[in-house]
Amino acid sequence: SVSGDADLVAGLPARFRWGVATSAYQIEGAVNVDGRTPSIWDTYCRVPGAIDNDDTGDIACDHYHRMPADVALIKDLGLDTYRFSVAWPRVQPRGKGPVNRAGLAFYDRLVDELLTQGIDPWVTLYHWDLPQELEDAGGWPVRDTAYRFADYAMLVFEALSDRVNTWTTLNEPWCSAMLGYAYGAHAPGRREYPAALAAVHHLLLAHGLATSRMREASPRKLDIGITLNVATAYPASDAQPDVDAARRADGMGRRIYLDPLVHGHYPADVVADLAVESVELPVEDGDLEIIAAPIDVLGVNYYFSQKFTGYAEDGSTADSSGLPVSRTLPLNKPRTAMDWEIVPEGFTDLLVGISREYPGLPMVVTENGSAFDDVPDSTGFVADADRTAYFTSHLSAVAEAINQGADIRGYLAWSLMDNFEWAYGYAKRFGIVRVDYETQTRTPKQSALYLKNLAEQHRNR
Ligand code: PNW
Repeated sequence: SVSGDADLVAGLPARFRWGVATSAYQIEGAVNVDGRTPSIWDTYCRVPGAIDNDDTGDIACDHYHRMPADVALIKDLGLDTYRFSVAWPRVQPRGKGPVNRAGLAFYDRLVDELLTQGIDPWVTLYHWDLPQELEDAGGWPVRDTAYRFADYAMLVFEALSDRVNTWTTLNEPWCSAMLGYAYGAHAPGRREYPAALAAVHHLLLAHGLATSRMREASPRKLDIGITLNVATAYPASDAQPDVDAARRADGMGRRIYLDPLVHGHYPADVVADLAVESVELPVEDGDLEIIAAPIDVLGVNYYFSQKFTGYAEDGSTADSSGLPVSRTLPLNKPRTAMDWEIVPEGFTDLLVGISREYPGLPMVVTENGSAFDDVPDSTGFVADADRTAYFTSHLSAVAEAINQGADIRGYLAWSLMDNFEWAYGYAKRFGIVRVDYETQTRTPKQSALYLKNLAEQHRNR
């Protein structure tokens, strides 16, 4: 409703970013063009059964060839910020060594196009597309990968930092480490638990190394940070095993990243939990100081929250190896097409919690959105009332967090357009703009018009 929108925008600060996000492999296509080499995702997409329908990012939204029109779309939606990622295998095809000018030139043109249209470019340096050659050398479980990342970051930084003010080192290191190396659900599809923990540490080290080198190299003040996918872990009850299960989930999902980034040490309870499982993080002298390099902004990606119990179905609290039980239970909320429960209050609790535990850290919502089973009309228009309602409830949750004292500087919707949704291929659609993959036609959905209107009301309030 109109008064509802007015209340919503009145709850947001005067200076507040409105934007959309994408990532390179999910939209660009053109995987063999201008010297790009395969990333771990190109390889993983060829593993039979790894991706729904055996989809790949070979063509995706063909954004590489349609970039100016896509930037015009963002402009038409009246949004002020565009967060995109740079594909490492375009810029530095072997994961080390010299820059590939032709690949870098694409991002140079993209930044210029955005600035011409008055849109603020926000660069993510790594959104999961590790050059395959670095995976062949061991990938993120290998310490050297962190140093390779910092070198790559500097290549991009030297080329774009005269025009780009806002930088994110890594997108969602939890996904890279856990989905990629522990659960085998994302590239490179490994299931090696100790290696996954090494990946966690080396990703954080990579972030810290790149952050301090970018800071030192920059003559002017830039905003540098990292983006985490985080959520609220609710205990199923006040019983100790449930409280403990929620604490462990929060430890492995959120605090194992935020504590070293902000406080310069891993959480003691997480380290103790890992010791019970006979695993440890491969920390070397000086690493924690590097990881805690000051950041200017924390990017928060939020999709859903979960409830945890420490009881197995038969009531026991330990599994056959004697390790504590952790399971999720439904919160009994409506779900999106990803089967993720819709929990906007978990967003408020998360943002308020971070602002209290890590005071003085400005936050921007760098991703928030939902997939639904869109039904286009004959013109390609999607009246996505479900996705629009998701945006309303989650923006209200942000306003409520601000009301409770959280410092939140902007909101970027995931995603500008339907795209390659990783292991789900093209079957899951997160876009505020529909993509017809036969014709590559883009059609803004109702939710896009809703966000456009909201941003405009906020500007004119
Ligand atoms: C994020 N989980 O991924 C990514 O940053 C995007 O590239 C992606 O398209 C979007 O969210 C939607 O999935 C996630 O299992 C993948 O909790 C998995 C999870 C969370 C975020």
